[in-house]
Amino acid sequence: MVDYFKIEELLDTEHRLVRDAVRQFVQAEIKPHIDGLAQEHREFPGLMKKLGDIGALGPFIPQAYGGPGLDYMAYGLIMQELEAGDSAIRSAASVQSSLVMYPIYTFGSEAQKQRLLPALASGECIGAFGLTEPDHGSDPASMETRLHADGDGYRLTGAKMWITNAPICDIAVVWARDEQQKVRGVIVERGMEGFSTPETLHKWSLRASKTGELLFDRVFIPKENVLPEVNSMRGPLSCLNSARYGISWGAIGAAIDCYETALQYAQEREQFGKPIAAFQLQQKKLAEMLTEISKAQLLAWRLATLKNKDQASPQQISMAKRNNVHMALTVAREARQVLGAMGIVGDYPIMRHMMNLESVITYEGTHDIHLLITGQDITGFSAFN
Ligand code: TGC
Ligand code: FAD
Repeated sequence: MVDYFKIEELLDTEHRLVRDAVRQFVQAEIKPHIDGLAQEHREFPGLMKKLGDIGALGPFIPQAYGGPGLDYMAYGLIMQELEAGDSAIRSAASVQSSLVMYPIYTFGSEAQKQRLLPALASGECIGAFGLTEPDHGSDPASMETRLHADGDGYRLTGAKMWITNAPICDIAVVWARDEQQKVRGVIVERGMEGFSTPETLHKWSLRASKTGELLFDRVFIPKENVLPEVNSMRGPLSCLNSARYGISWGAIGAAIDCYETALQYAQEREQFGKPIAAFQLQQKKLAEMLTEISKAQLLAWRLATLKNKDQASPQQISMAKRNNVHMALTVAREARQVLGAMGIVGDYPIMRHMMNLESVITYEGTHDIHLLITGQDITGFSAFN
């Protein structure tokens, strides 16, 4: 993979080993099949167990709970390599790691951690994360999903929408307000009466990933399925910090795959008697792609060093997610043009990455929302309320 500023030298041996193992996995297991699956709108068969086998689920979860206990640099590199395969593959790993395992590890009881984390780390149990609702996307604090006390637990009523892996999940970490208006996280399990997960069909993006709804019709949630250690928006928003961090790395993988494809094509394709790479306009496109990728790589590396020291602020993570996803989408759009008509067919990965990145720039906080988070941080004024 392209590494113009020798980020390689900034990694230690363990980081390189982890990165190379995931790179090999993507090369051997994902790339040969991903176009067909995306074209047919099918998820990757047995994906979660395969991701579990290579330690890509909850990389930062300690070994005592079944995780590999790696640091955040390794987590970022894993996300980068997976997204070079497809954003759907990185999405599956992000949701399981940052949005399901992270909250159970951080806010769960010892019993919840012991029961669920090892099965989530191995991919035997598939998790989903329910925050977004039909009428509340960018403003999740206005959620309408409710918990009402009932005997030795609660009744959960409401609906979550646009949920990655909803149709195939075994459990879902769901955020709802209780009767005291506190935001609580609960673990909903497949088979609980009143819980259903219809699929969202006809997507033009992330076609190798299942998206759906989580519907709760007075679902009984026993007290032992409530995350005990959090009761405010800090809960779901902390999960988003972890996932957004991973996406800031992942987007680089997609961008590199597009850039490398365009570079090779431009060197081989001849028009007017010479390779199109010899024309200045194509060189400009390629040079600018590489410049932006290199800047994003350095930003991600620096963010990882801060995150490893627990010093990465949510606002820094927002800036990195926003910048790197926008960079990747811009690279994909430019790279597609380098291929001319060939850019629109599945023989090359660019159009698929481009369509995927239209979701990535929207989920985990839209491009606008992350700009406003930076705006608030630097001016002291919130544009939200
Ligand atoms: P605000 O009033 O600012 O804060 C409410 C409380 O939350 C705390 N807080 C945070 N805590 C941790 N991390 C953060 N990033 C935090 N941001 C805020 C804050 O300190 C406060 O705590 P407390 O204890 O005082 O109550 O919040 P707000 O309601 O004004 O909203 C702010 C806003 C708009 C930035 C936020 O709600 C937001 O980020 N909106 C975007 C929604 C979003 O990103 N949704 C993502 C859904 S999940 C998803 O998309 C998964 S895709 C998965 C895949 O397939 O990869
Ligand atoms: P809206 O909030 O309605 O925004 C629409 C437009 O208005 C956007 O351009 C936005 O930037 C703009 N806007 C909103 N507020 C402001 C403002 N204050 N100022 C300026 N502009 C504003 N959610 C989950 O909880 N779990 C998941 O697993 C999950 N997976 C997803 C998978 C996919 C494929 C997709 C597409 C989405 C997923 N989401 C998930 C939902 C995602 O997080 C939301 O789509 C996202 O937060 C935006 O919400 P929205 O779509 O309702 O857009």
